[in-house]
Formats: sequence, structure tokens, C-alpha cells
Amino acid sequence: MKERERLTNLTLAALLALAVATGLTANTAGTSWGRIFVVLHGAAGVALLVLSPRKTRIADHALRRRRRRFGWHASLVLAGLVLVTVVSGLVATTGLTDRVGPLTLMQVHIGSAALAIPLAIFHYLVHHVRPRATDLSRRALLRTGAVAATAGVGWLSWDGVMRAAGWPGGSRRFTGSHERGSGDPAAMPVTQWLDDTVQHLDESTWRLTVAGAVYTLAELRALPQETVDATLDCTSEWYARQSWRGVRLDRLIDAGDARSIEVRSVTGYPVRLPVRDLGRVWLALEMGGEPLSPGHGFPVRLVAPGRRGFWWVKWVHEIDHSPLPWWVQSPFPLT
Ligand SMILES: Nc1nc2c(c(=O)[nH]1)N[C@H]1C(S)=C(S)[C@@H](COP(=O)(O)O)O[C@H]1N2
Ligand SMILES: [Mo]
Repeated sequence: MKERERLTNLTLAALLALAVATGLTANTAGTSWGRIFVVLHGAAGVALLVLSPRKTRIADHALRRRRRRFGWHASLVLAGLVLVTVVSGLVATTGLTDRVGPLTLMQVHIGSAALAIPLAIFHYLVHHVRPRATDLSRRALLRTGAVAATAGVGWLSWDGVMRAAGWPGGSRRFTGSHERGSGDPAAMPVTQWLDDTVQHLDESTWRLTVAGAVYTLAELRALPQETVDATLDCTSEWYARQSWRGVRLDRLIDAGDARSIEVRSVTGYPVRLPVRDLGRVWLALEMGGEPLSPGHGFPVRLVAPGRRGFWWVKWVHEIDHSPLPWWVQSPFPLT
């Protein structure tokens, strides 16, 4: 295989790995340091598009000359999945729509990427694309630099195009999310992570257990309340800024000699917070001056400014000390 083709294949492999890594990071980042991962993620997507004509030529060449390797059908499926992933990602940035039929664009984007990962690994195992010392030659680096520059400029122009067109995507948050229902709780989406369903809890029987102590809703209302303006930023492309009111966690539970604090919903949805967060996480009873609706977590839910939406446990039921460090948990909830 020609040197140039080999380099294209290698660059594509690196881009796929970069896209997956930055996509995962971009989805966990809640504070502005995450911006760089979102930019890299977009640029990786554009770079894949930039290289796609070259890759099409390489594949076409191989197929014509009947150099069909084992599992070449799987390679076509892989190409299709990568295309769907990149295009659904780009369409999602526009904010013009967030659905394709019964699925959200993010479900399509993440779903097709997840299907592509094993196929990509298989593809590179069969095709033995291995780096060589000459990959660091001046010419090779210049060529890679040119792809990176084109992708960077392409990504920035895409932002410019969206702004010029007046699309919602022009004013995305640094996480890539679009604004939905800020200051208007009724207009804010109700979102569950995976398989939870909206709970309709009865305040007369609901109880909160905090390190063994049991509270009724009336008892929580009697504790000192604070108002916090904070942004809930879901990983499925939307965010909303609201005025929340509730009890700061350090007024309910002290760190003691715990290393983390576990918070669990009535459905068993768990998160583990570092004890240093006790002074900056709230157990909210109200949003926008009204009690929470069932969809938004009635009677109480976590408000964790600077953390992505999946930390903001709804229908909280139990808060407890844990001897484990906070990072002993899956990077994303499993329920
Ligand atoms: N118990 C429970 N809490 C949860 C979830 C869930 O599935 N179960 N989903 C989380 C996710 S992913 C988000 S984005 C927010 C959404 O909050 P909202 O429905 O009030 O907008 O709730 C979080 N809290
Ligand atoms: Mo979410």
C-alpha cells in the first residue's frame, strides 16, 4: 500500500479514537474546562468528513482490484455507521431539531458510535495498520497538520454559518447544549437517564433517611432554605437555568470521617459525591418558586451546580456516609 494511503488510514484510526474519548469527556464535563473537549470532538468529526473522499478512493481501489479482506462487508457497515454518527452529531449542533422519528438525535449519535466501536476494532485488526517511525517524518507531519488545520477552520466556520443563519446552534452553551425552558419550569424537558420512570410520590408517606435519621417533607421545609440560580445541563443536548430553593447538604449531614456521600432515589438511582461538595450541593424542594413537579423530582431532588444533569438525583430517598472515595462509581449511572 502506498505511503500516503497508509497515513490516511492511520490518521482515521487516530481520529476515531479521539472522537470517542472527547465525546465521553464532553458528556461528563460540567464546568468550562470541558470546552476544549467539545471543540476537539467537533473538529475530529469534521476531520473525518474531510478525509472521507480519500478513504472512499482507497476502499474503492481495493474492492476493484478484488483485494477483499476477511469481513469486508463489515467495513462497509462501519463506514455507514461513522457517517451516521458524524452527520447526526452535526445536525444536533444546529438545534433545529432534536429528533429523528422515535429517537433523539443524541440516541442516534451515541448509538451508532457504540455500534461502530467494535467494528472499527475488528477492521483495524484485520487490516494491520501499524504506526512506523517514518510517520513522524516532516512530510507526514505536514500532511497531518494540514488535515488538523482544515478541520479546525471547518469547525469554526460551522459555528459562523449557524450564527449567520440565525440557527439556535449559534448560541450553544460551551458543552454544546441548547437552551430549553430557562426560568420556565413547565417548559423545561423531563429527562431520565436510562430506564427510570417518573415517580408520583405521596408527600404524606414519603420519607427521607439521612445517615439513619428520618425526615418528613414538613421537617425539611422547617430547615433553613437558600435560593440558588443554577444550570441543569443534560447530556442529551439541552440545558436550563432555574432558580432553585432548598437545603444545603452540609446542613443535613456532616462529613464525619466519611470519604464520600451517597445519594439514592426511591428508584435506586445512585450518585456518590465527594465530601468537599457538601457545601455546594442542595436538596431542592422548589424550582421557580413552586414545589417541584413529579417529573422534576417531587418532593426533593439534588441541585449540583457545575455538574452535569445526571448527578441531579430526582425523588431523593436516602443520603448516607460512605467509606469509599467518590470515584468508586461508574462514570455514568447504570440505571
Ligand atoms: N432518580 C433519577 N434522577 C435523575 C435521572 C434519573 O434517570 N433518575 N436522570 C438524570 C438526568 S440524566 C438529568 S439530565 C436530570 C433531568 O432533570 P429534569 O427531568 O428535572 O429535567 O435528572 C437526573 N436525575
Ligand atoms: Mo441527562
